[in-house]
Amino acid sequence: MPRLRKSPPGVDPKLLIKDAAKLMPDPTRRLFLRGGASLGALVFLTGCDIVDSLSAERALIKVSYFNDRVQAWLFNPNKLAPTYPDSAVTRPFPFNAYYPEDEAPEVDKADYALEVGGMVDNKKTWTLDELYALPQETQVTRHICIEGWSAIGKWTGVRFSEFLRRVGADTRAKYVWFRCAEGYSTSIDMATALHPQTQMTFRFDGEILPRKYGFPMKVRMPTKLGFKNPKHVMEIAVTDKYLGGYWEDQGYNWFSGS
Ligand SMILES: Nc1nc2c(c(=O)[nH]1)N[C@H]1C(S)=C(S)[C@@H](COP(=O)(O)O)O[C@H]1N2
Ligand SMILES: [Mo]
Repeated sequence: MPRLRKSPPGVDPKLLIKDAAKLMPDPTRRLFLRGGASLGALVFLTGCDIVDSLSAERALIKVSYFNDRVQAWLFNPNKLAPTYPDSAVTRPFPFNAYYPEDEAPEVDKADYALEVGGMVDNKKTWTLDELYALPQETQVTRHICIEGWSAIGKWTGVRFSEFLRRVGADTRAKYVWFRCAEGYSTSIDMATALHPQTQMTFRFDGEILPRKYGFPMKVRMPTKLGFKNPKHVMEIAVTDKYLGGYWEDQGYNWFSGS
């Protein structure tokens, strides 16, 4: 878990998070604590990238100005995450995974067959061409990593709710679980799966999703922290059973978002 050890120079994340929570009015404090109280959650709330002690201080100053009304969208699954103009896209966009970039899995386009299971009417597998033929849209949104960095990206793909509709998913199920090519996994609540900005993504910044960003398909959701956005998705299951995920099983907060 090399990524967990990295913390911004001059910043003790535990102390910073404690200080930030102390400054928050309720219900923001309660929601922040429920949401995992991580560096990423603090980035979520303040919009400050916490990369050193100066930016940590800036985040604390922002927290001290908190107003619950302004924070409401973050914790409301019916509200949209902010969107940005194309000119705000971070280039190059950071790569992140639990392994270095050159070890990103290589998924073969020709063999790809997305498995869909659990509480769905139609369990057929999907080829890439079938997926590409679905109606697509583009979003420019902020990706926030639990380690305390964020970046704006441009993702194109199919609304996940539309895909769930087409496979006849039982949307009364509690969770959607994802299995990735290299063994990574994560799961999300149904409200997030149906959120209008949750997307089955095939392109980044206009290009077919490069290998490092999750070829051939990732699931993008701007209302959740980065680790809840699975890359190289091979299998999707609609389920009532809590199946956790790679980082969730190691103690990361499952909810991790709004
Ligand atoms: N399959 C897979 N998906 C993953 C990860 C991973 O290690 N494997 N890391 C997660 C984390 S912690 C982050 S921040 C984002 C990074 O996505 P990016 O490389 O497009 O920036 O992917 C998420 N999805
Ligand atoms: Mo992350």
